[in-house]
Amino acid sequence: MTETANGFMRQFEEQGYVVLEGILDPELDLQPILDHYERLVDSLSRRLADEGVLSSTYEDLSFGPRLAAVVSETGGSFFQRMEISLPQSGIYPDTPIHHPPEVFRLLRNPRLLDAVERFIGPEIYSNPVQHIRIKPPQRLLSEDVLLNALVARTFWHQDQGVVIPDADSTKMLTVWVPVTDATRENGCLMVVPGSHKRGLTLHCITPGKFQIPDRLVAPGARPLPMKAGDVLFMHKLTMHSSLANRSDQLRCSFDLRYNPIGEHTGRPWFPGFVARSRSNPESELRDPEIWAESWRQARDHLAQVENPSFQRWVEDDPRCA
Ligand SMILES: O=C(O)CCC(=O)C(=O)O
Ligand SMILES: [Fe+2]
Repeated sequence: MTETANGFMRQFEEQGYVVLEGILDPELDLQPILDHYERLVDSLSRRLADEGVLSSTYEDLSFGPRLAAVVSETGGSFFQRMEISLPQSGIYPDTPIHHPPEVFRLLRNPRLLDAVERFIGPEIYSNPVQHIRIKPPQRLLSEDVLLNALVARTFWHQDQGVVIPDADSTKMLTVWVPVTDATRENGCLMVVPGSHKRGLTLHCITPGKFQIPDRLVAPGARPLPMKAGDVLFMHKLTMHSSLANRSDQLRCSFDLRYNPIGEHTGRPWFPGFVARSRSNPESELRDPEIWAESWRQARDHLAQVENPSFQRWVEDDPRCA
């Protein structure tokens, strides 16, 4: 490993996160993804207008304002049509999910996996805790979606707090990929350097909101502006949140997770896959359609059984009062 690489690892260990600059190519690796979602919003809005769900196709608007206009008519449920995860409750046979090959290519991007390998070794599992967040300008959003972290700001949490305790010894790595530049103005992440050394902190569930209470957020929070092409690698105990999008543009990112093959994912009802295995390359998943199908199968199964609990936190925890 080079001197710089050692510096990265030291920062990760000391601060609980590190940004590797320019490891993705915005034109080659990211633009096709943005183009895909723009086409998706175009076809969905045409379909919903046809069905009478939308009053207009909003086709004269550019991507950002168009998405905001569609969401203001349909509510936050529209975002599930673009999501790469199922929701944690209320799963039906027709719950929309969307798993395009463009995203599968990102999950298996060799430069991304080379970097992941430095943190968790060469046997790499794509953990199903994954989201796309396409956030329109906050001022265009209606009240009902302001607490939805896929659409508006994200409240303080640790990623270990969003998985069940079976995964507490899993070496789960969060990989945050801005598809557009992330700035203070458009809602970049906030992190508390060193907060991963404090262990898991209480998270509180209040109606529509999931967060570490303000009084327990470690001091020293700082914004983390990043350029498209940069990637953030974050420890599962690092406290983080995101700012509101106060710009006029969309803020788009993926948050992905990887763990060493064989360790518990924390969401056993959702499908992951072997993204890289140096010891058994044959076991790697290379077919985006099999990936998409695995999510549809998980949905069909979950729609038939009683909803499992994805939560380790309880709603009426007296410590949250
Ligand atoms: O992008 C966001 O708003 C939040 C991302 C996040 O919580 C994560 O990457 O774990
Ligand atoms: Fe997170």
